Order: sequence, then C-alpha cells, then structure tokens
Amino acid sequence: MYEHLLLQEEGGIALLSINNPKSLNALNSATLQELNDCLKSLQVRKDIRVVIVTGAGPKAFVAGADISEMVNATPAEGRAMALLADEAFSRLEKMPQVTIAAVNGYALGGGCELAMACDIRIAAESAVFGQPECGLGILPGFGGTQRLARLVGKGRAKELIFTCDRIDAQEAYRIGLANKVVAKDALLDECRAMAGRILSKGSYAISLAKASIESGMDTDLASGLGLEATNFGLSFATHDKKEGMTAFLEKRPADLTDF
Ligand code: DAK
Repeated sequence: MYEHLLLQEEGGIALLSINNPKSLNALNSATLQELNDCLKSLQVRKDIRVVIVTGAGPKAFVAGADISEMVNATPAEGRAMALLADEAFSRLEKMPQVTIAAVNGYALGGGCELAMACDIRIAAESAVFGQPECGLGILPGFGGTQRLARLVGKGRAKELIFTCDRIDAQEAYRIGLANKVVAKDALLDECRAMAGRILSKGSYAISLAKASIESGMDTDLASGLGLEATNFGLSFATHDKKEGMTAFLEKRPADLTDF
C-alpha cells in the first residue's frame, strides 16, 4: 500500500516503519507525503491507540532528510518540503494516540526531529542522535530548533545544533532526549510493553492529558492550568471516569473503553 512505509497493526498498536533502508531511511518528499497520509488515516481510528514509529533495517531510525533530493532543491521546493514535514510532525504531536519512537540506530537531522515529534523516545544502545544541519549550510528545519530546546533546554540544544556533535543513547538519556535505553534486540518488545501499560489505562483520558501537555507547553502557566481544568471537567463526562472510580471502590479491575 505504501512505497516508503511499512505498517503493521496488532492489539491496538500500529507499528509504522520508515522503509528506505538503502539510504538509511532518509526522508524524501514522497516518504513525508506517505507519512502524513498514513498518520491522517491512523488518527481517526478508534481501534489504534498507540503508534510506534521506527526505521526499517539494522542501522538507522532515520538518517535525516534526503540530502540527494535537497542538494538541487530551490527555495520554493525547500519551503514545500518544510510545510509537508511540519504537517506530518505536528500531526504526530497532536494526534489522540500515544506515539512512541523506537530509535533503533541513527536519528540524525530530520530523524532526530521525527523522534522528537513523538510523545516518548525509547533508544536502542546503538542509537545515535544529532542535528548535523549546520555542517550542511542549513539549520534544523523540521522543528529541531524548537523541540530540542523544549526537551533538553536552550543551552544543550544550542550546543548540539552549533557543534553538530553526535551523541549516543546514554548521553541522550542523560540529557532527557531519550526516555529509556534498552538492548537493541529488546527495543520493540520494550516499546510494546510500554504500549501495553498505556493501553490498560483510559485512552480518552490519556488523549486529554496529551492535549493538555502539548497546548499547555505553548502557553503561560495560568492558561495551561485553565486548559487542564477544562479537560479535567470533560473527563468527568465519560463512562471511563464512572467505571474507573466505581471499580476502585468495588476492588475490581476497571474496564476502561472510551476513546
Ligand atoms: N540523505 C540521503 N542519503 C543518505 C543519507 C541522507 N540523509 N544518509 C545516508 N544516506 C545514504 C548514503 O549516501 C549511502 O548511500 P550509497 O552511497 O550506499 O548510495 C547510504 O545511505 C549508506 O550511508 P553511508 O555509506 O554513509 O553509511 P555509514 O554507515 O558510513 O554512515 C551516517 C552512516 C548516518 C553517519 C552517514 O550516512 C551520514 O552522515 N549521513 C548523513 C546524515 C546527515 O547529515 N543527516 C542530516 C541531513 S540534514 C528542510 C528541513 C529540514 C531538513 C531539510 C530540509 N526544509 C525546511 C526544506 C533536514 C535536514 C537534514 O536532516
């Protein structure tokens, strides 16, 4: 169905692999278009509650935007590519499903930016993160200047972007870029296990919490707290709230079904 993506679905989880292994999963325009289309179709699915994003092949998550396509691109083509990536990456960030990046190797440039657009990053020990754009005469353009600074702070983001230094999984974990580091062979199992724990909770409540965090980070504390209060109120209108609290009081497992 897709030329540049693989999509597998099982038990409420979609595993979406960027599939250009010959170029270490570099993101060309066609891949970005497919990614956006695929996310658009997943975001309205009630039966999919977690999306795991990874890279096909043994070496790379995504080694960046496709340099062979960019080398001769005009400013207008560059802008079109940026708008497409912005749309796809923002969709990941805002979709009601939880998104987990399974970073299985190089996550450079646009690859690091793709991982950062996901809610959670689990890194294999072999993962390598970096923003090499300034060495190519451009700057991070798929959200890197914004999302990296928000995740690891302004000082560390500037150091990584200005030096183009690559960092390993442990360093990414130390600075808060990766949530967790696991053995390479355990990566997908670990992501699925975390997805399982998330799936056992209230999916609709999680989607409200995600929206509160995402919108709240873009505003001041008072407005963010107002948004949280609104979403908190909304959660009181759900079956899950009634069921979750009743199950607690009746000392039985809750059957949470809203999404
Ligand atoms: N693009 C195209 N091809 C790539 C690629 C990339 N980003 N990365 C690797 N490849 C290709 C290599 O050219 C090579 O192809 P063949 O020679 O086999 O045909 C193949 O993948 C295997 O790569 P290597 O032979 O280089 O493998 P190594 O193990 O020796 O090295 C590496 C792995 C990941 C360290 C190295 O491949 C590397 O440094 N890759 C480039 C990493 C990089 O600089 N990535 C950042 C790209 S810049 C935009 C917004 C954002 C962006 C662009 C535009 N707009 C607003 C328009 C984002 C820019 C970036 O991401």
